[in-house]
Amino acid sequence: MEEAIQTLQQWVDESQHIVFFGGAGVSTESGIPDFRSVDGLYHQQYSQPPETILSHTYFERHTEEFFRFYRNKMLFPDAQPNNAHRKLAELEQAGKLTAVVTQNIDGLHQKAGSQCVYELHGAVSRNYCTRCHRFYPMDAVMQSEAVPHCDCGGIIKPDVVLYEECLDNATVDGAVRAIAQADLLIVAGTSLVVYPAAGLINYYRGRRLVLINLEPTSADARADLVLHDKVGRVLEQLQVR
Ligand code: CNA
Repeated sequence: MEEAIQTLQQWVDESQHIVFFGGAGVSTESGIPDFRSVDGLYHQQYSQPPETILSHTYFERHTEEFFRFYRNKMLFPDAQPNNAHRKLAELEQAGKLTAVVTQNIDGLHQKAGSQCVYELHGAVSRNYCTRCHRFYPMDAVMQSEAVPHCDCGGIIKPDVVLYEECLDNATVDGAVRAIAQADLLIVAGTSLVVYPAAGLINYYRGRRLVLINLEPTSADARADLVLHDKVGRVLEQLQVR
């Protein structure tokens, strides 16, 4: 085992309240592209960048285009959890990990068996009518044409936090509490450029901060251990004991 992974193993062994803070890079090994890597969404060709299309204003003004992009680029119904998701679920089951805080909307942590997951940006599996608030599963959006509508005539909106929209207070509170009480924080697969989500790691008060990301991030300098590696490849090597 490589030295950095051995160190991580030792810290995991010594910790009882691990919190994992992740982003799109946690799901790239499941075949879901992230926003900012070389082959991520930002490097593909669209008339507008994803942060424009995935904004509240764009949703309001260009609803049909929003849904065309959203259906084509944000929904991956066949994606399966990878080694990172699975190991985190295992760590939680063993009583070592308190919570996963994720910026992802793909639901793969729950699919892997994780119970305590704070989804800062919502989930593609939840959709609701903006008029009568009736709930709809992902299929309702996938199988509809143009703009999905409720039986009442209202537009069905995915329960994901669009750019310009606020995060859910209860979700943020839970995430902050978990991070503040953690004795090991593992930050992985995130460029840490999307706020306020990225700022939540500042609530960490523990001794050891671990960063696992393919590219350098703004938090590398204050991390106690940095692995520029694939998060699934790193986590799969950990023993849960
Ligand atoms: P991002 O800005 O795309 O950054 C991803 C980071 O992960 C980059 O720095 C990559 O270098 C790194 N990375 C990619 N693959 C791996 C890997 N296998 N192992 C380690 N590191 C890797 O994504 P953020 O999450 O930081 O940005 C926040 C946005 C992206 C959130 O609003 C998400 O909702 C949104 N997003 C989510 C998904 C998803 O749900 N799977 C997919 C695409 C975008």
